Amino acid sequence: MVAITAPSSIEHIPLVRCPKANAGPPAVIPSIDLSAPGAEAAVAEACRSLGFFKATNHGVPAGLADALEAGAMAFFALPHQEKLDMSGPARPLGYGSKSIGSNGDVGWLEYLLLSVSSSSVPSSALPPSLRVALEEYTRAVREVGGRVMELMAEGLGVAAEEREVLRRMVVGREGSEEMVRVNHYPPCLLPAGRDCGVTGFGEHTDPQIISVLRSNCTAGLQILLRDARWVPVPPDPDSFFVNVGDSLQVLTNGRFRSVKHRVVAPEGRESRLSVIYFGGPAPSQRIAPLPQVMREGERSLYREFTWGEYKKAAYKTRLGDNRLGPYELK
Ligand code: GA4
Repeated sequence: MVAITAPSSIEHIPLVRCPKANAGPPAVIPSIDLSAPGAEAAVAEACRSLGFFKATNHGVPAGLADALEAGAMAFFALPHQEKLDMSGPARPLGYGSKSIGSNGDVGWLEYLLLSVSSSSVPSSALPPSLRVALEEYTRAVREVGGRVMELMAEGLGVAAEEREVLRRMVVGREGSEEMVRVNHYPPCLLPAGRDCGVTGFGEHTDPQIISVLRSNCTAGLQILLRDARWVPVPPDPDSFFVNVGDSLQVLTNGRFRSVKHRVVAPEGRESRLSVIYFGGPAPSQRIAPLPQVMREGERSLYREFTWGEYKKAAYKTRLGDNRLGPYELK
């Protein structure tokens, strides 16, 4: 690890090296038109094989993401202390820079992590234009998440009258835990090595049910394929990228698998800005395979837990740990 000086408010950050994505044939990230016939089957297939897909034709006006991007860039351009004063330090919610969680994970980024449950977004002293943009964006992206969860249930073969089973755990549910994370990765001008980049956000799976990501045009996101190859995900600001989270893996008894992903810091001139909506249930929600998806006689692959228990345990782990491991039944 080397401490270096960098532009913007990321002053000193230990460099963590991140091996370059595998060379070889580029991976094809499934791109699914959410409004097309057969979307439910395509969603289920992508969640089974990769735990990840790109969603197009989602109905969210481009202006909402643009406004949020502009507001977020203006926020991140402020002096470090002002950002801290406005949002408070990330513990875990608030403004963070370089460190992720509280167990020693670091990355070449700064971020805002906010709770956005139900209709209200942060009460903190964020600039009003950013707060409004976050509110409007969240309202829209939550609907995309809800629609995707319905398609997931349909693709899993859940009967029409119960297709809202996943959506209802998150969207509009009293006490559900929805969050938005805005990540800013400034360019990292120092070469980390020929075969390495600098870690922006280390490899991990998301603990929630679903995550919906949108980024600007700057690359950096990579996902881990089942054959253990890391592959880059070409950015597409007009689309959303959907991740299966650990809780959904359990709710589907392993049919859908949470995807390991990471971000490599940009090496060019442009910053990467991504916004991720995390759909989590209420703390009391029992996380166990849905009866609607289980075949007769099928046994659960996991010891059951509540979302509150899982989240508490997650915060004691390092980013790259296998958080579901302790719940797997042999
Ligand atoms: C990963 C997914 C989300 O970004 C997050 C992260 C959280 C945090 O940054 O506070 C965690 C991480 C994430 C999983 C393990 C723990 C908790 C950092 C960390 C080391 C907000 C989340 O819910 O879990």
